Amino acid sequence: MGKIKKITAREIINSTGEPTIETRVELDNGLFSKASVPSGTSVGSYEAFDMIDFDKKRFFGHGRLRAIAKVNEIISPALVGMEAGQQEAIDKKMIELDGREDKSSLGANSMLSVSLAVARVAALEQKEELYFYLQKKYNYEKPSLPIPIFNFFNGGKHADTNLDFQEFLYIPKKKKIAEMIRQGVEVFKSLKQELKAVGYDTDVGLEGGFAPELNSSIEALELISAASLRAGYEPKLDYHLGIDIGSEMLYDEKKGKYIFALDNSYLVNDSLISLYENWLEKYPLLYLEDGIAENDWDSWQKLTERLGEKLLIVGDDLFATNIERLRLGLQKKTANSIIIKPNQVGTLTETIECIKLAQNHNYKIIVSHRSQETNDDFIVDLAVATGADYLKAGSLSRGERVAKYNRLLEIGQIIE
Ligand code: 2PG
Ligand code: MG
Repeated sequence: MGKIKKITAREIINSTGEPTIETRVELDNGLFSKASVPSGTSVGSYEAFDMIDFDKKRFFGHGRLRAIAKVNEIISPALVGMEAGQQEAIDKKMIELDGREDKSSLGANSMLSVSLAVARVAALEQKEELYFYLQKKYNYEKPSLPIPIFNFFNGGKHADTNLDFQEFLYIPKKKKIAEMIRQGVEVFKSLKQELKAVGYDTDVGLEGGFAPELNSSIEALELISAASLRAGYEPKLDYHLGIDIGSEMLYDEKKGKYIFALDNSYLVNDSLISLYENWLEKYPLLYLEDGIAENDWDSWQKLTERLGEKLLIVGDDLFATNIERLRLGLQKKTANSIIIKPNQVGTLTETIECIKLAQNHNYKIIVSHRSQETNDDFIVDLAVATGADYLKAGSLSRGERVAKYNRLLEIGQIIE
């Protein structure tokens, strides 16, 4: 077994032109692997700390030299000599070195880049595909393919549009991966035609979905439905719809109201849940993410009670891939599905622990990208290895988004 010889980090640029960190782990047998990490734009308050520089002279304060120095000067010397297969021990060591709950002394970005690169080089050493290595390591029976969730309209903080809700999602019915992706592409292309036909803008937002100015939120659902029919795919039979409300960003804590500027509505919690219920009657909705703000457990409970039988009630900012937040949620019978983003927590080991706890309670698992991505496709292998139900990786445009779907296609060709 090769031992870690050297770990080096460097600055690279992510899909929005912001710096991020890429780390290379080298073993004493000459093998090496790299991993890079994404960042969020709508970041929940319970996420682990993404360390930036605050040096206004570089990248307007968003450089990652501090995080890089943590890898090169603190993490690397501490891990030299350990075997790449000792993932838990390596992650534990970094957690101890950091010593803070939010990982603000080393940075979750520094730690995650090391954690993921270690897993990759360990898989390489075993001459195994990453998903296969992870599946065996974490005792999953067999690899299995998630359903991709495509993001066709980008709103909220993810685009310059009047759309309040962050993501309007298209979820194909389960079939072969190549067919689900083909369906997504055909509907995405049809949607472009729909938009052109009514004179709407067809430029895309951060996650590759369209971002025109619309007349109402539900117009986005109508347009996707029309595009799907135009491409020959029927509601419920062939697809469902979803929304990531990103409600934290729309919540006015002082007023205790959600402000939906486009729809001219100011909603309190009960009326918000009724609104969701109403949409559920009209549209083939299956998925509702962050429908309620992250600290309002009571309303999350009500939402789950009222709609949990019919909808995936998905917690993203609510849980932040944090096992303690998930435990709270389980106690309070809140949500029935969880978004998993490794960079919300900062190590692979903690990510897996969170997935396992959620699965033990029959929560659906949605492994997700971030709005500011790199071309790293680790999350795809993670989803396949852990039998995640869904993979949310943006639209079918922009290189950093299709990198994930192309990896999914590749794995599909091997195991399907
Ligand atoms: C989300 C994510 C990814 P961000 O809210 O689910 O789509 O967005 O990375 O900006 O938090
Ligand atoms: Mg979200």
